[in-house]
Amino acid sequence: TLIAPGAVHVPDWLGPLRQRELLAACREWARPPAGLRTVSTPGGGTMTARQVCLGLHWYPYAYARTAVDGDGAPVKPMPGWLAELGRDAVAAAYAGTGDAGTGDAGAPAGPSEAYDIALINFYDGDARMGMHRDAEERSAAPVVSLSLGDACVFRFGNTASRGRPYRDVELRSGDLFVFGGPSRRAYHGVPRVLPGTAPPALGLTGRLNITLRVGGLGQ
Ligand code: MD3
Ligand code: FE
Repeated sequence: TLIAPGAVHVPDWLGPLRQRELLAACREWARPPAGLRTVSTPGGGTMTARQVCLGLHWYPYAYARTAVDGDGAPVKPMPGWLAELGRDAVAAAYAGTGDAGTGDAGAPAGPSEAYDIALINFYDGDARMGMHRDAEERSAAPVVSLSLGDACVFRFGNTASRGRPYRDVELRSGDLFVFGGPSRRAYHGVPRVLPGTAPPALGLTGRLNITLRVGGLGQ
């Protein structure tokens, strides 16, 4: 479903088996060193969603090679299979829009632009994410989002301000969302998680979101 130019929602893209595999991988990445941590904000606060990074460490508002606000260890590498999953996700999402990701729907990553950063956010029932833009990457490649566990209300806004107009979309376990083109710089956030909505067989309490990005930041 095309939500806005370049913003494509593909419900249930990951089947139950691939959801379980991705969750198992996330649990491994969440272990120290450079595992799950509470994200510090420059204003002295902390985010309610906890995070683990692959490839580069997101330390607001810059990327680093070590877990700056974690244990300081080198960040785990981005696995090749996850980079491929990002590329496949973009192809799948834009194939459904009928224009192969060109023009208004947003440009796919170029051949030299491998997905090289993953940010994995863990939400418990009270966690949320305020309206923000993702602007630290230098590439215009689409951001890929994969959701696991509890559903959430995802708020997709506009490029001008945190406020209206915005659109609320429910993201559920297995859903894919791709944000390219004009949507790449739109404000967005997670106003609430819907506790108890995870597929029982997955074995996850809370919500997990994996975003795949092209940093364009060099080696
Ligand atoms: C639209 N994560 O990690 S995923 C983030 O559910 C982030 O954890 C939310 O916002 C989450 O930065 C929302 C959907 C998403 C991710 C990145 C985007 C939407 C986006 C980047 C640009 C535009
Ligand atoms: Fe974001």
